[in-house]
Amino acid sequence: MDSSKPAKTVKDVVGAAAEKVADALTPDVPGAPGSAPPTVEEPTTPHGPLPAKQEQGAPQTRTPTGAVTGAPATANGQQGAYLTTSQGARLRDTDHSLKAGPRGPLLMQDHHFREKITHFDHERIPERVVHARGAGAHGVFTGYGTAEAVTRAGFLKKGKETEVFVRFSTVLGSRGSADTVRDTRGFATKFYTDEGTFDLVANNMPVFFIQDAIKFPDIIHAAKPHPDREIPQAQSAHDTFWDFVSLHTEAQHHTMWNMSDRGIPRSYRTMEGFGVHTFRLVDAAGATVLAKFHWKPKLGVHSLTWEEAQLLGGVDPDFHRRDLYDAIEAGAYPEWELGIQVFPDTPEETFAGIDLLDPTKIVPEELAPVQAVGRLTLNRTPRNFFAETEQVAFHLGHLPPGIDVTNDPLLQGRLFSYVDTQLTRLGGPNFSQIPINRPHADVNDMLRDGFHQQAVHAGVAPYRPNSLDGGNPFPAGDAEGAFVDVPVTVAQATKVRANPVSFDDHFSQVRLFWLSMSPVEKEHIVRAYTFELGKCYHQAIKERQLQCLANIDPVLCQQVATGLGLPAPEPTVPLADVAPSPALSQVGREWPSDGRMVGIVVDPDSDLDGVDQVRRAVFAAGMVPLLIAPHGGTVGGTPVQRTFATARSVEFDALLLAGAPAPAPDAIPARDAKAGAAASATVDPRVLLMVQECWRHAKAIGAWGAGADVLGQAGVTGTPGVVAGDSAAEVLTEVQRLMATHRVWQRFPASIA
Ligand code: HDE
Repeated sequence: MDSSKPAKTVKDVVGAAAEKVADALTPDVPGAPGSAPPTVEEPTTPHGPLPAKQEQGAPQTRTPTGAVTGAPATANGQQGAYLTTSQGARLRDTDHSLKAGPRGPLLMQDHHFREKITHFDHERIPERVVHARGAGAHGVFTGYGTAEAVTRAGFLKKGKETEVFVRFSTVLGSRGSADTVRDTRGFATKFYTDEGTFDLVANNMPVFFIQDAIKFPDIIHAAKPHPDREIPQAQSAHDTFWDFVSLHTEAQHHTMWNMSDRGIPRSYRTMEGFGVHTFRLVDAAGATVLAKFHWKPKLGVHSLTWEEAQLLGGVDPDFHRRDLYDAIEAGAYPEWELGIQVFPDTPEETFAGIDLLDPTKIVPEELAPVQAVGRLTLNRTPRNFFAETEQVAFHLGHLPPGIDVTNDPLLQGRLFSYVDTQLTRLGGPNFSQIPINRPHADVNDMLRDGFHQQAVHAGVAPYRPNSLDGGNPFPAGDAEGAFVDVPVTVAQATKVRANPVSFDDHFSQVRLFWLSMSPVEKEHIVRAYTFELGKCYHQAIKERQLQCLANIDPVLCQQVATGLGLPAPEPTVPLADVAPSPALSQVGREWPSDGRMVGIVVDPDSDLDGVDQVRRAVFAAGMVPLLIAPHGGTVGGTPVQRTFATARSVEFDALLLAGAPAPAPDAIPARDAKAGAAASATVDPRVLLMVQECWRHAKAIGAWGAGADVLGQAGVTGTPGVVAGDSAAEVLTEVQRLMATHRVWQRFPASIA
């Protein structure tokens, strides 16, 4: 860089960059890295940092003790036009270390070299012991006021807006693992309420593998890669997982949720969330109820097919985080309603015979409806992954007045674990002072010192009672919004290592889940068990799990046993007589198609006016059109986002064919036919493969003009969910109607009732 040139004012450069940002984002698809398009030449005129991308947000600029600073969010990031040391001294060269002559050894005195390398050497922190792979976003929560009758929590009051940060995650994989593996997903929300931070550390499944927190290391050790070879990564399809869950049968309910389509979500935006445990809510008068938290996605619950999930693991391992960021950038803000199921707070802590302290049980929504209490909208992506998504620290004990815990033994153990783990992961006890974790309420906690202390506390008396600091801080009462530890009677008891007897039922609700599924969902569950057990080495483990399946349902057990080539055992417990819960099924309704991806296959001979019309209509419908062409650049003046070489069907929710492209110069029909594409002299084999895969994955497909020939060559003309028409607009309307139900399952006759 030529540092002799005068620096432009930051305002000039930022203004120019902002214009470029606006230009770059207006008509196009999301995903551009950086806030302004780069120049081909290396920039040399000094100027300040470019603005963040339009859709990006950052933690509010608060002090470590919660006060608003008034500083812009950029005050937390790099400043000025010139390269400096960490102490702000400007540097002239960072490309060469200080040497005793150009061919000589490095000099110990090179403080810049040592600072740069030392800091780099320590850039990594331990990844989370579970939920290591995640993606976050900022947003806002708006209370409906409907919960005011049962809780004093201020953030649930009517119209109250509270900033939030949400982190979604998988459980088993390392930070670099694929997003689309079969696993439970984390759905952790930090509400920065005026009354103190509330963390709702939820999952996309309402039950857990274990009933007592002391078993957490056991299930996680069983599910993580084997300790000798460290394989398989981010998978439950291996012997140690099935060894544990088949012996520790309280895990069977959660295991079936993992084997269902819930284990492979289409998107974070199409997942439900569940607080799992029962909480205790307390109103302004001190009256209490028991409650379970639910997140209901605006877009409905929607999953990948297993084949898509596997392909995506290779084609786009970042599929879910990209989807989250792209949706926000495209203005299709992900939304959920927060809901509660409410139960009377009785001494038995049961509802309709279901033990509310058992985290392996649900209360069917048909018995206790989920009542909406507020709306969550995610509207900003993080500016810096490490500072925000990696350093965010959730803890179940972060509770505002109005929400309290129960004696669920899993919840009780979590109250210990979440602070403890941050001590190692974030390097000490001051993690709540990291910008993303700073509360938006006044903090006066008498906690002092420790590694990385950011606050500069005044006073001499961080103890109570004191007179030297004038008695400050003072205890609050109800009038000042103090936290309420609900006085709960603890029955006279003997100290034991034991569970209540009601925790012994491990199969009835698994059967309830199975019986609540539609035929296609049942088929998927059978295939998932057959695949996972098929990947186990030891027959004893397969036989033991088949015994568990026999105790759930004979059809399920028989079908999996057939796939494994083993006999189906008889049940060892009576099959539970349970009523299905239709709310558990994720098919059969219609949902909006915001932010869905529509692939449009074109070539220079396509009906380009029709393509342009469709592209605009797709944008206008809140979806994202991606043009797929034989080559990059533009077709008919419209930018191409994918080529036949870079596209794969799994990226798209629906496929439109505006032409029948001949094999492109980089196609090898003879080879690609081997990969599953029909051999054709007239259509590019990768286009045929795309159509066939979309068809296999039950996606809507539409074609007009020459595009209809492709349907014929792929052998899918006239099948359900395949639309051919004369006009582009007509075809799109029909395809969009089909997308509302997510998939065209009626394409395949069901093999299970
Ligand atoms: Fe967690 N869990 N967990 N968990 N959990 C962690 O905390 C733990 C459980 C959940 O995006 C850890 O900060 C124990 C249930 C989510 O940062 C750790 C037990 C549910 C996240 C921990 C459970 C969850 C975590 C690892 C059994 C659903 C990711 C890093 C008693 C309701 C949060 C960290 C994020 C993370 C412990 C069971 C959800 C080790 C001991 C049940 C979403 O503290």
